[in-house]
Amino acid sequence: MDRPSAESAYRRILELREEIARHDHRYYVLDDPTITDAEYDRLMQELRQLEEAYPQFHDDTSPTQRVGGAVAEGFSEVVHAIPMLSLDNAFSGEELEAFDARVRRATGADVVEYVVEPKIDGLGISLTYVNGRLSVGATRGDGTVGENITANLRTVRAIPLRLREGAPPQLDVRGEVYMAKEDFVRLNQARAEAGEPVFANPRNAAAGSLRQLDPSVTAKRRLAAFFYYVPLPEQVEASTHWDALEALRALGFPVNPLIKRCMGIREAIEAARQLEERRPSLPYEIDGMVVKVNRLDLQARLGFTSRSPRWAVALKYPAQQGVTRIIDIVVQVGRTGVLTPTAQFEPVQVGGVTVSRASLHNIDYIRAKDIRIGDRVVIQRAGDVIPEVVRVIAEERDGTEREFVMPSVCPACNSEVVRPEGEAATRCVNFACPARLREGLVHFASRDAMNIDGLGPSMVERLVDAGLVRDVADIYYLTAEQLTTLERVGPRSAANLVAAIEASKSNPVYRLIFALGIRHVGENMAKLLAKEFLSIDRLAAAERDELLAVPTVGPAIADSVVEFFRNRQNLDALARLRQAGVRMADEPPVIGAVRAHESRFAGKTFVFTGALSKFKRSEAEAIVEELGGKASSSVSRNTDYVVAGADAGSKLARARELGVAVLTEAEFLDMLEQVGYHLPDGGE
Ligand code: 0OX
Repeated sequence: MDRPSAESAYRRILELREEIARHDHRYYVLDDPTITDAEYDRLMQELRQLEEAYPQFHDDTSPTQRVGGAVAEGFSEVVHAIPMLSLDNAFSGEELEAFDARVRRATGADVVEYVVEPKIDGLGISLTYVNGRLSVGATRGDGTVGENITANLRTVRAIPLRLREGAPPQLDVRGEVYMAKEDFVRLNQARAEAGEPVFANPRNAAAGSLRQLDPSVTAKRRLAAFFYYVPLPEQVEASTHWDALEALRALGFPVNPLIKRCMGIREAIEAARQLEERRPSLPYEIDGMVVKVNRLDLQARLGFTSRSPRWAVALKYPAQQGVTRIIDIVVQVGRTGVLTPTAQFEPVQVGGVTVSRASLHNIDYIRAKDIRIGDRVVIQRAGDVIPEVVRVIAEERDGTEREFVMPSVCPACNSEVVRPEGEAATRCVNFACPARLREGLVHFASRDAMNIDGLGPSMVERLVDAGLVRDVADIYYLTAEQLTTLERVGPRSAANLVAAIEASKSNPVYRLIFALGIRHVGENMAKLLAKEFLSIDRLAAAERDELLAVPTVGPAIADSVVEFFRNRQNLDALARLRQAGVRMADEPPVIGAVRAHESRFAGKTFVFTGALSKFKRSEAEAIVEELGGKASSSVSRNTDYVVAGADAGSKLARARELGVAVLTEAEFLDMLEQVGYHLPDGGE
């Protein structure tokens, strides 16, 4: 394509920025995406390319800026014009009733309307928007002076960089940045795996991620946000707190959907109780509820004390802590050979759940907390689900406590363990270690990897114990007869498992790459590597530099990929996987006699609109992509063809306006025919 004029490039840049921001809002704020990841990536790539070609159109609020920029030397200070106050606490329904009595006395109101909000356990932040653009983002700090973390906050996809229609000239908003429980667990697993210290809870993980001097590190953490306060409500012309929240929602901010309006304190207490029931199933941590007077004129009458508003109170949950004794510290061996010390407790009830064990992560963690076998300890359920040791009650020691020593050999296979310089993790380096083998097989067969139904932890254990499987390749040589020799395996489940194993042979290559369990190669990285190298052979042959040239592949990943494919056992297993017929390459698609890159679809952008009769829109898009073209959801000057089905509307009109070629469905089918592509049977 010719280089577009600067003017038309700028127009397209603006169009793309707006479109991507709209999709970010749908995905990260409304949790209701309307395009596929692939379509999104395409829009992003087009924008990135245009911005690179026309650097004069750089803009801090472009969605491309969310990856994080230059590394800072420190954070500058931000003075909060309106201090960021904290909340008064209440610990019971009676204390809430006392709060309500004070509110009614001070305002003269008989019944007060309240807003009840989940209290997000994250990091309080303050954002300032000027003319609808994010200008400054800061931490709470001491409430008066915070740290300027704008560059980091820009990477949080739920935070709008630009506000939607109707933004005031200046807007100040307050909210909470948090990390979802699931993302916290995943982050800690990866950190433990890499020998890095783990975060104690999601709140610390969020805080640690935001206090990074390198915003690109923040960008890689999955952070989210909710907003709950407009300190100057006249900016959004609200007369109630509820309206202010609605205004925030309309401007594009994420506002917690569980927030409720309640008439009188009884209703508020009931709403708080219902919310507490939902606490375990929420995807994020909450540490209580916030009850706020809804009417802003009443809020103004109540005013503030020196540290908190008189119109709000936090109903805090009792801490979910308990005291117990560490009976033993046992060591578990994971798939990559990491030895994880795990405390076994005398079982204790914490927040309604029996806790009998907790990960102690690594030897540094044990030393830092001075944890010994036999110690009485305070434990808590952090992340609602994962128990942790808060501290040792050292006063109660009687001298019989024993220090934990990391074993010098692997508890599963007795071979040597190593602790690389600068790493917190101790590892078993024996590739044939049965514990590693078991974990590795479970991972290999898991849903996101090779997806072999029926090959879960218990089946894996029986197969390994029976000596039927010594590495991942052995799975593909199992017969139904062998399987029926195992306990609790009948002919039917044996046949099902064999069929599931057979079906997994034709998985796309990224699944195999992920399944192999190469250190640092998660599912997304596996997809990226598969896209880049197309086959196991090409990936195995890739030099370190070649790997490093792939965007987002860093030295740790490059090194571990190279190391993996140098290992003899791994190569041997791969050879036997190949021999068994496991797919090793994603070929560039061959359609009829036509190769994708030779077809007249190559490089052309298609937009499908209206109802098609021969296929779904997504199928038509997939065919275009198979043939080397691109499919987009919006019509622009870069669109080559708009295929209009029945009742096509605005996209067709836009195509006509821009002079883009319009095809009927029949004409599109002809075009397919001409390159030798035939719809599968039954399509007629
Ligand atoms: C929360 C939360 C925190 C507004 C004025 C004083 C406290 N963590 O979810 N703070 C507030 O309110 C501010 N609301 C919340 N929901």
